[in-house]
Amino acid sequence: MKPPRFAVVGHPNKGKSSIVATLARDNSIQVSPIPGTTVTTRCFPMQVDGETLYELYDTPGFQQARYVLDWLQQHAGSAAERPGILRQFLEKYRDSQSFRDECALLTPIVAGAGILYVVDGSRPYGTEYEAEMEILRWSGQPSMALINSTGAGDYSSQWKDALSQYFRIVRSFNAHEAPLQQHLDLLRAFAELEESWRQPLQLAISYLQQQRQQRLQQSAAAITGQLAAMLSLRLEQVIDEDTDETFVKEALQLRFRNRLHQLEQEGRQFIENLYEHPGLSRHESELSLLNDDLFSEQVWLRFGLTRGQLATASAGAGSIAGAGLDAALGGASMLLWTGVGAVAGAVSGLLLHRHGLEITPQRDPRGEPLFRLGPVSADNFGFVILGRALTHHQFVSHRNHAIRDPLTISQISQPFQVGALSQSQRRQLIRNFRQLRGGKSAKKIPGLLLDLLQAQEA
Ligand SMILES: Nc1nc2c(ncn2[C@@H]2O[C@H](COP(=O)(O)OP(=O)(O)OP(=O)(O)O)[C@@H](O)[C@H]2O)c(=O)[nH]1
Ligand SMILES: [Mg+2]
Repeated sequence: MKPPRFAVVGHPNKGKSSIVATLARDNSIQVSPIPGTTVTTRCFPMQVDGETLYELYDTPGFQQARYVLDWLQQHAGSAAERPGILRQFLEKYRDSQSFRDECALLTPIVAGAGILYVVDGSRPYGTEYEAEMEILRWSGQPSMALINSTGAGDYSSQWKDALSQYFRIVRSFNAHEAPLQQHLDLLRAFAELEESWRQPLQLAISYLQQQRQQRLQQSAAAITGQLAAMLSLRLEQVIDEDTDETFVKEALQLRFRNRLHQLEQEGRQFIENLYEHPGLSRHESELSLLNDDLFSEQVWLRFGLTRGQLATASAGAGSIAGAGLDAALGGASMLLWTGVGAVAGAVSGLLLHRHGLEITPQRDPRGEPLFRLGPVSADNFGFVILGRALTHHQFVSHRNHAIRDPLTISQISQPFQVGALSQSQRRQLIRNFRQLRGGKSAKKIPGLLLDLLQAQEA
């Protein structure tokens, strides 16, 4: 069975290609503020696990709709003749340069594609669109109008009044912001319009829903893995009599910090690949919090729990060695604790050191002396990692493929804050963080994380 096909058509520069990019999840489609960017019709399949669920045609915009409609009107008698006349028009002009764009955009429609007519609701309605809509009506194909928005204005109610005279279904659909639920709603609406599309589109909807669930589960597993690796990280450096202690300690701290950074970056890349945003650029000043050093005080205050929250949750999680003090001091103040426990004369001024990391002299199994660093002992560290990972996941999982700018924080109004967790969630997390820190598995974490990721869907 052939998958349902949809031609995305409209005036130039109204977001047609952007809508194709979002609905086909394709970052490669050319999108630009310059009108006339798309010059040929191209088919983009929406695939899940190699199976094409539906196909979208990106098309050039109408250029001479008025002239085309005049030609059609001159040649048609009754309404019954109109689809045939449209076909004749294409046959006559297909190989000529006149009406090149109209021929390109009408070709998939005449071949059976459904119509998605895209307008820009941030610009006023005008009568020049009426010829376009009339031509599309002549095709007799199932159709829907989408009100996209490329700017700040809002003329959508004008547009609705006009569009609903030509299209049975009129939807607001923002190429940049429409969440998955709206993508699925479009497919549902099309399934109602055309009997032969019902089954494949219902199947497409259930595939996409299943895929989303799987992705959330994979994300929960990946973030659990990242937490385990970061919370249990311990590095050692063998030393000898000639060792310059300060130098070795600094090098060990640097190595430790780089490794944590690397683990966090790997976690992010996994999520970006999972949601089909490989190589996503995310170097934006607004995102600085997410890019800031894991051990900056600002980051701990932003992503971790407050002193009070941590104290209550930690008390409920059961005490372990050192945790009582950690909990009492809490959040950013835990740096004081390190001051207390730190090795005398240890490097000063390094953030790592101030944030709960002691470099301890140890011996390896053969009795050779070494320095050991990690794991980070503060309970809040797990929350900081988690808060950052969930915020990043929220950005990436909600990012539509029409967006070409680097990741920005404004896309999502509320970055994830661990302060929003319930008391029992915090307690369970602390218990599980401690298990991970000790190199044990924490079976509850993937389930807990899945709940949090599912809450981000709403
Ligand atoms: N903010 C915002 N900008 C959008 C949205 N959709 C499209 N744009 C911008 O509008 C401009 C035109 O988008 P395209 O998708 O290239 O429009 P088009 O209709 O395919 O244009 P042509 O191929 O030239 O006919 C680009 O700069 C897009 O980034 C949207 O939902 N929000
Ligand atoms: Mg285009």
